[in-house]
Amino acid sequence: MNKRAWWKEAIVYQIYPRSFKDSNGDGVGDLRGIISELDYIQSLGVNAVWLNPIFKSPNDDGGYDISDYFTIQPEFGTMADFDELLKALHARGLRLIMDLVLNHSSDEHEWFQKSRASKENPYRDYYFWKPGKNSSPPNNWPSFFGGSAWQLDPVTNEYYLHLFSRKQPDLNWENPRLREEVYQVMKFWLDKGVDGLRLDVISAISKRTDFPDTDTNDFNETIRKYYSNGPRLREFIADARKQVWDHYDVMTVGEGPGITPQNALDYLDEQHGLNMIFHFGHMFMDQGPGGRFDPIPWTLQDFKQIFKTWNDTFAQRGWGSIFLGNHDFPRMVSRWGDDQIYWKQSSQLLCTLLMTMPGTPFVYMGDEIGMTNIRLKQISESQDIETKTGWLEAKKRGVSEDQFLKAVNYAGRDNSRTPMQWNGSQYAGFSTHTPWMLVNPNHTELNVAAQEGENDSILHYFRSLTNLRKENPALIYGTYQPVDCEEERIFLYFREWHQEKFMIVLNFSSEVINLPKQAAIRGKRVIGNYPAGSADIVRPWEAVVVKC
Ligand code: ISL
Ligand code: CA
Repeated sequence: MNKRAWWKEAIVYQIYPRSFKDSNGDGVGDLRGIISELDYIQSLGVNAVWLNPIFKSPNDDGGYDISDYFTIQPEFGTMADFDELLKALHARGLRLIMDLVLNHSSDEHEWFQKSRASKENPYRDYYFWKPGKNSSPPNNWPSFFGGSAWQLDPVTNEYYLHLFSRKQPDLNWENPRLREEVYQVMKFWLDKGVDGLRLDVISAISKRTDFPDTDTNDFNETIRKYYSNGPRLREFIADARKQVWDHYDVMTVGEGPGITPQNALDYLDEQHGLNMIFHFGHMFMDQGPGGRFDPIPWTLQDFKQIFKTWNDTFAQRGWGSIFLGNHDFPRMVSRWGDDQIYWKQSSQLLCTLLMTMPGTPFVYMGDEIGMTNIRLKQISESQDIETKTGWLEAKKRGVSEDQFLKAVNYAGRDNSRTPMQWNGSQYAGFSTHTPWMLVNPNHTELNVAAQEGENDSILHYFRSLTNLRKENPALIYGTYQPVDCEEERIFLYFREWHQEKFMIVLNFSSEVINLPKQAAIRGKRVIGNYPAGSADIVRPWEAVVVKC
């Protein structure tokens, strides 16, 4: 487990290209925009960049519906721009991780166009087609975005499977020809010198081909039982590794709902598996049976338990990841911190957690300056298919717009997709044109430029943290020892490696807390978000890292 590797020592900065920086004034972020901000990215002290999908796409689901895997989305630029970006990243010692969506394609992909044309054509089995049952869909599976996961196609009068939107038909990995096509896609990008692959919804690539009805109304349980971890999953991953990944110096990180501590190790076989996975325990802890738009309260007790369980799991095999937000979830400070009074302190505390936990940290753009959720005033302001279709379904159940908006403003994906806040000017320095998505009105104060000029800003603190992690192998390879603290608002853990030991004390509350003996700050404070204070007290949302 402690064998060194670049991706274990990496700090990954996740960029949602549509919202990072617009270079040509059309309101849409693009590759040249990223190129123009490489100094900034490098200044953060990160050493890898993950780009959300940048392939040609009708953009039904933020580019997760790819119509051509070999072409750059024209709004984002050209292949020449991509080549330049990759070269420029490498010249600065930054690695590039691409986001491949291979569980499904766009319905506008040539494969699907051919597949839908007739029952006999050679592309038919690139997707899943079934006749209906008494003029209803083949089974009762719900899609992630509401409604049935099956769509009737009039051309052949059969249904096709789409776990996500109707414009994202699922690819049939049972078909060896399809798998071969998928390998060609991977090789194309790896031959260009891409360093890592994030594999979207890898947990669902092996389907239960008997397609049994789900027997539960709990959506996350349906995912675990029916959509993910299918019978041939390990075989498909092992084959991709043997045919493709083993021939390159590439890191693979698997994404997917339904990965649990019980089955995670299946994905991480050292000879045949992925290098890393994302785990979603904490990301789903505040979802009720209805999923994302059915929020329930979370507790710090559960939060700590989830990290304990996952870190114990990764201690057995493979390697973990740590993230507190991405393009699919609300902003970390609005969710786990306090985005009002203690906005700065709680953002810094969450960054401290990210940089001191085991596993490779993935930092979502904007979290290094504490960007917050946006409050939509009406559903029509949403740019997210999940929210739009979720609302159509909710309306049918008699939910009011106000009620639904509340859930959307708490949990919706628009929260994390607002344009990056570079400065206080009209469009936050993101663009010179009305952006594709609302800019958070708080950009007038909350922005990169303001924090560059402020010594104790979240941004400067973040940079110190990335340095700290890179300089201390104990924070990367060290063991994880959480302490069951008597004071339950405190998250307390140790990291230890070769006689080097760090204690991390995080006050997840807006109160001043008297530390119990076990948490007293004895030793050298190496970083903290307040000036040094008493050893026995922590202030609201205080974070301290102590070298023991
Ligand atoms: O966000 C989630 C919870 O509602 C996840 O279940 C998420 O939908 C799932 O992890 C898959 O996400 C990925 O694939 C989707 C795409 O919409 C997401 O943006 C992507 O991260 C379909 O390609
Ligand atoms: Ca643009």
